[in-house]
Amino acid sequence: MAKPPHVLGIVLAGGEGKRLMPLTADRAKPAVPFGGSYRLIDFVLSNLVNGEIDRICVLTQYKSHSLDRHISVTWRMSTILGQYVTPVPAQQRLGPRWYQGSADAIFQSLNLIYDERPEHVVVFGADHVYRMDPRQMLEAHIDSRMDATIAGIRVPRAGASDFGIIQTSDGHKVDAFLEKPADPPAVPGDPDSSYASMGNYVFTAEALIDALRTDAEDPASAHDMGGNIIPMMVNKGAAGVYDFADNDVPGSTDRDRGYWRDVGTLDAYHESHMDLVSVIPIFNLYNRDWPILTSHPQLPGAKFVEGGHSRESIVAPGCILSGCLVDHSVLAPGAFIMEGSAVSRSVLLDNVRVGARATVRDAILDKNVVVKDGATVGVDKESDRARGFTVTAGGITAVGKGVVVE
Ligand code: ADQ
Repeated sequence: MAKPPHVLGIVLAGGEGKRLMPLTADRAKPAVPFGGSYRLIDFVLSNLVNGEIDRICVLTQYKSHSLDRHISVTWRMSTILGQYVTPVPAQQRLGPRWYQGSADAIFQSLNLIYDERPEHVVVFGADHVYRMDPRQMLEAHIDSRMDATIAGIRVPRAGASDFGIIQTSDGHKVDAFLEKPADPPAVPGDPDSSYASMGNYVFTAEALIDALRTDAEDPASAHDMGGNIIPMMVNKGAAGVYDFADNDVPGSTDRDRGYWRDVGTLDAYHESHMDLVSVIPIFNLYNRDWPILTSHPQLPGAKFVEGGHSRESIVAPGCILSGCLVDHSVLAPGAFIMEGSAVSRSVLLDNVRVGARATVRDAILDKNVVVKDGATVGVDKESDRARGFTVTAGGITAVGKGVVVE
């Protein structure tokens, strides 16, 4: 049996996630809770670890306290097997500056690559909900003998200017790469789609080191992976594309194969939760062949008393539903919903309290929010705005951490 390639995983987790405010008011976007018990970063880390890439550095920067704590507590690996998932905060190793961009984050952490001496470096983003077997992409990268391989996915052309766009004539070599173009080119023969970069890359280690060093000396560069490093490698003719549609994860079905969501806005965040609670969701959290891993809190099971009930919902451990109805909602651990209240089409993060006879509808309530007896959230959007809550274009009300709703 051939020796498996020596690989280092780098997860870029320094993103601010401005469009998720107030959820990112004091946590980094990859630390935003998702699906009741998870945080966004658990998806990429599960993909890497399930795919046997288990030496991983997570580069953090922005409001990284809860992210660092989550990684240290949850992702403790076996040191005896040489496995690790290490949070690496910006340390100003190369002078008095924080990471300027995602490429600078890796450049400032080159010592990690020198220490590990891998043949290949897998660089993945931390912000997406998806399942992917990274070994299949790695294999395609090694076979292609390219310096870099970019994971590509077809997305609707209408929203494609948020992404790097890949152009390829043979489906393997990248001919051109445009980072977030105003007018994204269509896939030939498919005018409504563009071929987007997922922000997941595999590099041959030496080529990555060379590119980062060259980029660091360019004063005009923004030191960004998608904006600078990938275009540099494409211009050299040394970048290939790996089509995410070819990725086949154990236990996946025709329905969820190819699912990849940037939950970068509150509306997208809410919508992907509504998918989770649907009877047959597209993204299946219950696929045990490729589990999404996290640490579950030491709490007793959810309890339903006094006729409290729920339908089409995820109710995490430690919740108590007393004489209330929870409908099409996701409740993170520790929610307490009292008599006569109705919670519908909502996402409640940890330890939310909803008093008696309250109504919560089309809302996202951050950790420790308290909704007082008889109060409403999400029912009258004007009143929500007047009370300082965020109301999205899609009509979702978001209430920040610890707010008491009178
Ligand atoms: P964006 O997601 O807009 O586009 P960026 O904001 O750089 O790019 O975020 C990419 C990843 O890097 C995220 O996981 C983020 O958390 C992290 N990150 C950002 N700045 C960082 C820093 N200073 N230090 C450490 N980590 C940092 C990118 C690509 C596009 C591609 C999309 C796909 O540039 O080409 O299409 O991802 O979502």
